[in-house]
Amino acid sequence: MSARPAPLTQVRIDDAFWTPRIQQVREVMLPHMLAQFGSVGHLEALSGTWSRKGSPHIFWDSDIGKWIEAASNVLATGPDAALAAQIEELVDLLEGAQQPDGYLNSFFTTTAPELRFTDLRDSHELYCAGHLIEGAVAYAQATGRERLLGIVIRYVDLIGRTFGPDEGQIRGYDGHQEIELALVKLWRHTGEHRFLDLARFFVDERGAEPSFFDLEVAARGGPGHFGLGFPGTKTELETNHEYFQSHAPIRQQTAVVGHAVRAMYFLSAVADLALADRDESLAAANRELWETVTSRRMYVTGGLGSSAENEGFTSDFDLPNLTSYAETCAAIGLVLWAERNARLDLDSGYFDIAERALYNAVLAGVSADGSDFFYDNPLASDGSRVRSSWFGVACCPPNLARLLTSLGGFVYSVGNADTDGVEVITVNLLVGSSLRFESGGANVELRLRSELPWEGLASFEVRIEGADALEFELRLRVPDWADELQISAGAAPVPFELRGGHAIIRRPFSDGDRLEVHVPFAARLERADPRVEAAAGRVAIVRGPLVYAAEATDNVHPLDDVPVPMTSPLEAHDGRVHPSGPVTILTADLDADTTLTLLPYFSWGNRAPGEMRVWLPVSTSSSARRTR
Ligand code: FUB
Ligand code: ZN
Repeated sequence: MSARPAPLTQVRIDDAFWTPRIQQVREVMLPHMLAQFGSVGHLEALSGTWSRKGSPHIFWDSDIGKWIEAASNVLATGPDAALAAQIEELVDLLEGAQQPDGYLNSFFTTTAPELRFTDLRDSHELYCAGHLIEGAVAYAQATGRERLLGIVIRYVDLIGRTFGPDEGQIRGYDGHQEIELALVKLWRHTGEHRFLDLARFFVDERGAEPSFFDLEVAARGGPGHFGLGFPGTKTELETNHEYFQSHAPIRQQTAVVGHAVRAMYFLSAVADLALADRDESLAAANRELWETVTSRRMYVTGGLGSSAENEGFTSDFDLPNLTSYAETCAAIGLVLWAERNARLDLDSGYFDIAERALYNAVLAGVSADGSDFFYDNPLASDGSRVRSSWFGVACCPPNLARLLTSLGGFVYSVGNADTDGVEVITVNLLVGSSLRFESGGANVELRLRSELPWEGLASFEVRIEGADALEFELRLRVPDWADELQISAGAAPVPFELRGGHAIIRRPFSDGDRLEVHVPFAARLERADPRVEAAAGRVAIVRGPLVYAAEATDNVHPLDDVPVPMTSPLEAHDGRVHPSGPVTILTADLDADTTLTLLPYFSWGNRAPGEMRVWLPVSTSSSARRTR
């Protein structure tokens, strides 16, 4: 079966937990970012009227691309004239900034046109192009408007003429992966194979000897022009091929190393290509890298990256808490990679991790009111960590906006069975929503209601127009946190087959059919691998998809003096008032007068600044224990 994310035009999210967060993107985040683009200088750089001191930031165009993608995702769910007009204004600017040969990059055009394509390692040139491509594809898919698509295709054609294995072409790739996965999207949208070929070239070429980045340095006769795009050149990183995942060809890589966001975007493209080309050698390398990174280098929250120095990975089991980097973008990248892997291997385990990252490391990246952001997401704080409304390097806020508004494409993937072409709907996440699809001349709407993340209850209702009944296959992910999975219709249990961690129901459905899904869960204590020093003698509390944290506001502190009692139960209290909406809190009695109170990790840092801990010491050693 080949599956693809459900088109956003066919999905509506209608969920007590997620809908307010997605509305917040439309009402708070997108206007806030657009205002920043005006005041910080993005728009001035694009319009060619740059008159400020210094130069525009080297990857501002990527923020614009992500913003267009997020706004387009909003448009995919319904018309919004004001938002559409704002996108069109950005498209006008991009059109005006495009050079006669197709080149499009506000930094180079404004500041150093003669240096274009001379410092791929550091300049983020193709990274910016990638985000513009993703924005253009999302806009075309949401609205059918293709002006931006035409602009980026002209640019991609220039890139395709410039880069490649032939005489006179640059046999290289970008220091920050992104264009690879974007080109795959462009190929899927247009059906034009040259885009897939270019993506394959960039992926296969990375890590080949002699090293392109070394040759580039030699040709320049000196260090990079841009110092990784950051103030203060990190010279030692610039020569470290692992930082760029260019130390070896992908099929020879055995560990995920270096800068975490680059790695995630790269591997997302690797999974895309493995799927598009049915390339088993690529799929095998991809699988091994997934296995090693998720079992050795990932935080319990789904965060990735242990060090601020390289914004990335260090060594196996090195997962410090106070200094964890866990950049919001890296967790987003993990979700992107997992989604592709789930379609590649048809295995539910990928979404167990995507869900963990989404509800925890990703969601903590934005404040309850949608206006402040964490760039890095530590697992412990001494009280000094607070969110900011913007950053000099503002990759995370627009990344959050595009991910949250594309949730529908993660909830469902759609495809057809190889054997008989029957429609196959995979439900990866139990998020309240509806999916519309057409099959055999009938219009079908699948309505999903869900009590997640607070309770393990959901239901499906099938609406069919144009046929009395229709056969299709429903593949429902069985979450790793579920104690069991029951599906019933009224009082009658519904039989299902278990395959790849999915409950599979294939049968004729009729209009009005209903299925109830019960996936009960309890709060439980998780221990880290014993080799994780920072979590030794500690537990994390997890309930369903949510990781919990203790904050000083609710507890006696210092928090390291508050051990989790192994003998008294953790009680769940539903609907407690919190700035991030009603939440289920967990409590345990420490003694007659003191209670340990835990909140979902995503909600931390929304009240008075104070200490926070995910990994808590235990009072006695004991094995994991479950309560409600
Ligand atoms: O370099 C572009 C983006 O800025 C990276 O993905 C983030 O880690 C931040 O460095
Ligand atoms: Zn970021």
